[in-house]
Amino acid sequence: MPADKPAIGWVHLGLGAFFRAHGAIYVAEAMQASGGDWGILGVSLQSPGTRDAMAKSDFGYTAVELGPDGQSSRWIEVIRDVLVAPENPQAVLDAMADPAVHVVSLTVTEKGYCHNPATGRLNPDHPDIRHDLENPLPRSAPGFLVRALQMRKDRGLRPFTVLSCDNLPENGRVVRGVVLDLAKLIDPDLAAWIETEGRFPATMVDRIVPATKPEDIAFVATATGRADAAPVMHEPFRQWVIEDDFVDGIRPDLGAVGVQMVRDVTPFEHMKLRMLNGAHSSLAYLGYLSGHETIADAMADPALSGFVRALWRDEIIPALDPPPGEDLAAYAAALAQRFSNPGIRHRTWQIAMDGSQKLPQRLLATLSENLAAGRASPRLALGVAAWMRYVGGVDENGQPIEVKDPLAARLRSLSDGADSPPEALLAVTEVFTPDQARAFAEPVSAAYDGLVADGARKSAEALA
Ligand code: CS2
Repeated sequence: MPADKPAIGWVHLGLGAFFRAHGAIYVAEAMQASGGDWGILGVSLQSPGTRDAMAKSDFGYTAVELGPDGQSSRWIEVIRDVLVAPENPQAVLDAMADPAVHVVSLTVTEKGYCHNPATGRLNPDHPDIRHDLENPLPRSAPGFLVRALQMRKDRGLRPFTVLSCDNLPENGRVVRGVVLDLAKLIDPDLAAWIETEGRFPATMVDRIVPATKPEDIAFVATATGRADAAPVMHEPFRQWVIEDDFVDGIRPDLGAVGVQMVRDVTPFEHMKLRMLNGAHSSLAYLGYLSGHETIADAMADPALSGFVRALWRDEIIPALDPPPGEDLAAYAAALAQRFSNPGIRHRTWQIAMDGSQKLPQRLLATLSENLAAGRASPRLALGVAAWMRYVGGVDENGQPIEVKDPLAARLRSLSDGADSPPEALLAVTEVFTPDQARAFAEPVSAAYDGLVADGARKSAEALA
C-alpha cells in the first residue's frame, strides 16, 4: 500500500455489505473533510469470502447507488486490510490492542451478540461463549471485545470505544451488557475497569443494502470497466445517529459529513426499528407467503402496500414519540418511496431470515404497548402470525420454505407437533416474554387462523 494512505485507527467486526455501504463511507468522507488516521481494518468472524474477493483490488471497492431512475458508482478506499478471525484469532486481538486503534465497531447481526433477545442479557450457555470462557483465543464477537480489552488493560492502554451498528434496541447498552457479563466471568477486575473506563455509544443505522448478487458483479464490470469481486449495492438514502460518548472524545469528525451526533439515540432508534424494520419484517413474511420475491414487488401489490401504510398510520405511529426534527407521517411516506424503489431488489427471503432475533424489537414491543393502552392491533398481530406460518416451513402452495434462523429446527418441530401452533410458538421464551405470550394469545391466534383460512394476501388486503 502506498505510504500516503491513512494508518489504521478503526477496527470493524463482521465486515459485510452493510458496513461497507454505510459506516465505512461516512468514515472515508470524514477523513476527506477533516483528516485523521482512520483507516479501517475489517474482520470477518466466519469465512474468508469477503477478504479473498476484496484482496484482489487491494481492499478498495465499488459502491453503487441504485436510485429509482438510474445508478451511479463510487470507488471507496478506506479499508486497509481484512483479517479472517478463525484463521488467526491472535492477529485480530493484536490489531484490536494496537494503541493507534480507538474505535471497534460491529455489524455481527442480532444473533452475533450471543444474548437472549427477549431479555438482552448474555446467554452463558451459548456454545461460542462456553468456548470463549475456556480459551484465550475467542470465537464470538463479545469474546474478541473482552480479550482485546483485557490486553489493553494489561498493557496500560486506554480502552477503545465499542460502536454497535446492528439493528438492536439500545444496541450500546446491549453490547455493554454482554461484554460486562462475559468479563465478570473471566476476571472481575477487568469487568470493573471496563465498567468505569469503557464507552459503548448507542447508534441508529439506516441504509437499505441488499446482498450483492452475481449479476451485480457482472453489472459493475460493465458499468465501470473495473473487475470488482466485492461491490456493494445501496439505495440513495442514508442516516446515522450516534450517541456522542467516545473514550476520551476521540473519533473521526463524523458530524462534518451528516452523521447526527446526539445525546439520546432512543427516539431515533425506536422510530427506525419499529417503522422501517417492523414494516420490512411484516412485508417479508406476508410478501413471501403471497408469492412476492422482493419488497419492491410487494409494494407494487396494492393489498400489501395498503396494509403497510395502515400499519404505520394506525398501529406504529400512535405508539411513538417523534425524535427531535422528525415528522413521523412524512417519515412513513418516505419509507413507502424507499421500499418501492424498483432499482433495489431486496428479497423478502433475505429479510425473513433470523426472525426469532428480530421480532422482539421490530414488532413485539409495539404490539405489547398498544395492547396495554387498549389499542387494537390486528396488523401487528398479522405480522407475528405470518412469521409463525413462515417458520412452519411450508408455503401456501405446499412447497417447502428454506427457513434460516438459529432456532429454525425448534420452531419447526414446535409448530409441527402442536394442535395450536401459535400457542406453542408463543411459549418460546427467547422471543416472547411470559406477559407477551398471555397478551398476544387471542389476537395472534385469530390472525393465524385467518392466514390458514384465507391466505396472506387476502388477510393483508382485509386490513389495507
Ligand atoms: C432489513 C434491514 O434485512 C433486514 O432485516 O430489515 O437490513 C434493513 O434493510 C436495514 O436495517 C435498513 O437500514
